[in-house]
Amino acid sequence: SGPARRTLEADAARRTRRALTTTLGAPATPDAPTGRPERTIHDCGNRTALPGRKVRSEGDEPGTDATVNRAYGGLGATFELLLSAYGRDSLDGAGLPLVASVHYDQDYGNAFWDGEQMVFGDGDGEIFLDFTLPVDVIAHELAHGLTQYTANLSYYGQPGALNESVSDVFGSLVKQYTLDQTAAEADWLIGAGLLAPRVSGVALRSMKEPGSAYDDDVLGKDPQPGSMDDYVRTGRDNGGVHINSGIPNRAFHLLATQLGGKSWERAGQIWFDVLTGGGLEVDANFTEFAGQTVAAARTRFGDGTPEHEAVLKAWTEVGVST
Ligand code: ASN
Ligand code: ZN
Repeated sequence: SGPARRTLEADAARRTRRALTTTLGAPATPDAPTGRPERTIHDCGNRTALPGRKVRSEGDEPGTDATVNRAYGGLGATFELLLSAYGRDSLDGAGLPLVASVHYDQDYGNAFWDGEQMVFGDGDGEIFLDFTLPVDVIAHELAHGLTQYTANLSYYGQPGALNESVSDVFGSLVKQYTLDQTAAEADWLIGAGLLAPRVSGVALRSMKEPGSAYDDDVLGKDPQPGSMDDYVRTGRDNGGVHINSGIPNRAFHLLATQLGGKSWERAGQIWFDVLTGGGLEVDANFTEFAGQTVAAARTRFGDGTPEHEAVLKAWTEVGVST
């Protein structure tokens, strides 16, 4: 096709320019934005060496492994939300290639961002299923990369819980975007479809009703609070980063549902502005983050606007002062 061909030629020309520039010893220039992701999926073959064997590159047709194809699709969906909603070219804003490894270790019951790439376990089939099943889990891990390249929130205590919450927010937004859901239509769950059938629960977390995602003999009860009244002081889990994230998660849910419509458009824009705006310190606490969201809402939408008022109300409801 014409446009695809022109783009391929542009790519080739850019590579040539780059090669020439390198030859001439001039400073390296970043690639011009292509508006397209550059994805690579690797297969660890149930071992732990990273990244493993390359099994799908950008533009390759789907193969026979559904896990690989889901990872590829989830990376694409996350790239697409960042670009179309916020004009951001990948995690670093400069077209960073997206790399993921699947089938990590045996029966591995987690997924993570290792600072450079995403890693997904298959789960043991008893408690957790394949971690590529929920698109919001894929986007959650990628959002850790986005945070790393922007606000770089530290991973302990309140800044750590904000780091976790930001990943849940953009994880949920990617799911809502792919399903074209409004705030009222969304389930506001993180990891729906990840728990094995025998587990008594619906997901890993609920942003709408933190603490309600599961209550199970093996997993125990979902420990998340939805308000500062129930803030959990603990040294475990890096000071409760996956626990107290319920509080900012619920604030975001309250804001998005109060505003209505597509959550990535206004609520998500405010959170994105705070994350990328440079005004947030790496050790920001809940109150400092909340203050930044108020300022961002005022800057983007105006003083006394519904957006500004709804942000204030959401934080007040979860007991965080602004
Ligand atoms: N899946 C977890 C997360 O992304 C891994 C971790 O504990 N960092 O939060
Ligand atoms: Zn996380």
